Amino acid sequence: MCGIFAYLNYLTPKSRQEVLDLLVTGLKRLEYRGYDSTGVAIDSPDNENIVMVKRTGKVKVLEEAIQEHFSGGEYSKPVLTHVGIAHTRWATHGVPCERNSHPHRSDDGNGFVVVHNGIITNYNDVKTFLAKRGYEFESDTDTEVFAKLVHHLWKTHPTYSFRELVEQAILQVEGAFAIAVKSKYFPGECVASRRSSPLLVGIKTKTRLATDHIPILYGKDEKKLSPDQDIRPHGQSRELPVLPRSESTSEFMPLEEKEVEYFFASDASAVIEHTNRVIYLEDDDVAAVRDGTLSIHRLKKSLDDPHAREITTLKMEIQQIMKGNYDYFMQKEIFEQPDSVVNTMRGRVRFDGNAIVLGGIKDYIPEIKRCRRLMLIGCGTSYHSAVATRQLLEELTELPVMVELASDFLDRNTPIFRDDVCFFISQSGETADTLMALRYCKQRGALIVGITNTVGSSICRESHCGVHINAGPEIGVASTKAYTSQFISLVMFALVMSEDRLSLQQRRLEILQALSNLADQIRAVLQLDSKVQELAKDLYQHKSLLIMGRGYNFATCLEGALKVKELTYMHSEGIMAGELKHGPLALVDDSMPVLMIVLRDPVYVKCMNALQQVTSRKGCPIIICEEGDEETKAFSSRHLEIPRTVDCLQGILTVIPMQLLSYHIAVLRGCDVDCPRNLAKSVTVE
Ligand code: G6Q
Ligand code: GLU
Repeated sequence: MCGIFAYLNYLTPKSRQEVLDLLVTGLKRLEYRGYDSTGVAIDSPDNENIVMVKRTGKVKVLEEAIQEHFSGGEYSKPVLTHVGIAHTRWATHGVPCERNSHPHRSDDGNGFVVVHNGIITNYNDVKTFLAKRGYEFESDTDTEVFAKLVHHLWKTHPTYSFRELVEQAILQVEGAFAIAVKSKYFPGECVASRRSSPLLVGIKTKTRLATDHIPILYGKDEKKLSPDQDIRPHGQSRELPVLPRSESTSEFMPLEEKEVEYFFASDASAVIEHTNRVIYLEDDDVAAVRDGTLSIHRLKKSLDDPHAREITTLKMEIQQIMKGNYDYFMQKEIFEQPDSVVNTMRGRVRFDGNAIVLGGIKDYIPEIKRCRRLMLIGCGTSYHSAVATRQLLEELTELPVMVELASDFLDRNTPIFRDDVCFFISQSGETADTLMALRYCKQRGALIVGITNTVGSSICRESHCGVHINAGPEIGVASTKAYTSQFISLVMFALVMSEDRLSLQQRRLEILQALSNLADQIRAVLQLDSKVQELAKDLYQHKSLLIMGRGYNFATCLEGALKVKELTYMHSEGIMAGELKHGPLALVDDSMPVLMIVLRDPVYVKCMNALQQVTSRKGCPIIICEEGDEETKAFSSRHLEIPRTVDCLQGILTVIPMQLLSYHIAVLRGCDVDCPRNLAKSVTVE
């Protein structure tokens, strides 16, 4: 999710204008990650204050605003030591607008300013805690609580160092984050930390550093504050723990001469033009620069911690870094799925208590439970996520569930009633057909639920309630990680709907258990990549590929065929295996490429029948089956084995080989993987 860039020059004179140029260039390097708004914070010319500029939209817009705000002689005077922080935001809490853009501040006086990537899942608890102590909030973001929490701690612990204040605040927040904090009370200092979101520190000195390692320092045992400082109201809440003051003496001294520049960034693409010496921070590392000295602290000591963080020398080109080690964004996004599915569930699924809370729709659940039917509406891949989860929704809600292609739904003037609940599923949140269908249903009085990846998009704004899938920006035109996250969002909804149904508890537990294993199982499926690449070599010169399955895996057939079509320009068709003998079987011979999904689920026997029908017509299908299923494997020499999971989540594991297969065929055919011909990421025309 989006980007952080911070720059600290110590005893290295730079004008504020130069600093701003550096910050803006840093943000430009992070643009590829996707974002909707931007912002920067630097010291005011009199050094008494912090000034911020924020804009919705592109970095270019911010750049123009900066030129407007920060012209004048005082901005061209060199400053010996200075800290600037900058941000590209991909909204998760609150629509993209200037008010919600980062940096966020602690108070009117801009005492502490923060940039943050990720989600603070317990922000509501922290907000309540701070509101009781008189803090007023000016944005809808989760981030703002962090700035205000640091301020609160500063007021209550006036002798604490900047780093200690940030450490205390980090102890209170849950979720995934990377943060960088700047303060007017601690000029020339910057503190940054991460948990599950990436962050690195770049170091630039004139001569090579004396060491390649930064020692890790620890606080001692946690102390507790009085109970009235308790932030987390839940049963398992912890009181506000306070680390003892640092007794560290072995802080890292970069060089005798001490002139040094530091860069904090979400990835190396933003620092590589300045330095190739970086430290990748680990979860819960707190990196602080004070008097030009960088130190890395950990909140708690664990036995397997190394004693130091290593300075890595980057040897890559910028272009390579932006896509990580991947050749294409689509490939990167396929491989991000173990993380993106976790992000979709983050702060919502409590595996320990078997509870699920979907904050964006929880107030509407009683109304949804009273509805006449559920309608799931979308286009392309988003429609397929509805097909994939329909059966589970029917089972766990015991309501009729209709799935509709938005365009066809409108063409038919489908009857809609006030007691219908209509879900609009869209990665971009801007697809014209889906939006038109939404307005059509809204006019007829139905409850509108948006399932999107883009906070503040038209579909978000026009829905009554909804779920943000939090898959992070998807840049490749072909949708991959958004599909698996939409899928999980709908599964979570089904679980919420059935939480008070006694007869369904066993089934719910089985699904929750499977969800907790999903990330590892996706990792295991991604290991099949080289095997899939070999299969792609067999297939890429063919004209057509038939993909067959049924039950929970029919959606994978449709989605797999769509991926093959859009990426490789080959013909491909997803075929419901039950329909084979009603027509498609005529296509099968010894030269027609066929892929079949045959898993050990309630339709296994029927799938085996289909497999036999195909092989007895001399078809030699590629089979996707369960690990160790010798009986099924025996039908073909070409197979992909995937781990066993609960039937209703199989579709997440079976779609990944299809994503990889279409990707590899596209590469072999020389197609433009990230931007297939004739297609656009956001289809805003009907
Ligand atoms: C698939 C495409 C496409 C997409 C639809 C709907 O790879 O990305 O099928 O899913 O155009 O887009 P939204 O999900 O943004 O509404
Ligand atoms: N959750 C924060 C917000 O919505 C940060 C999002 C991001 O990663 O940019 O502002």
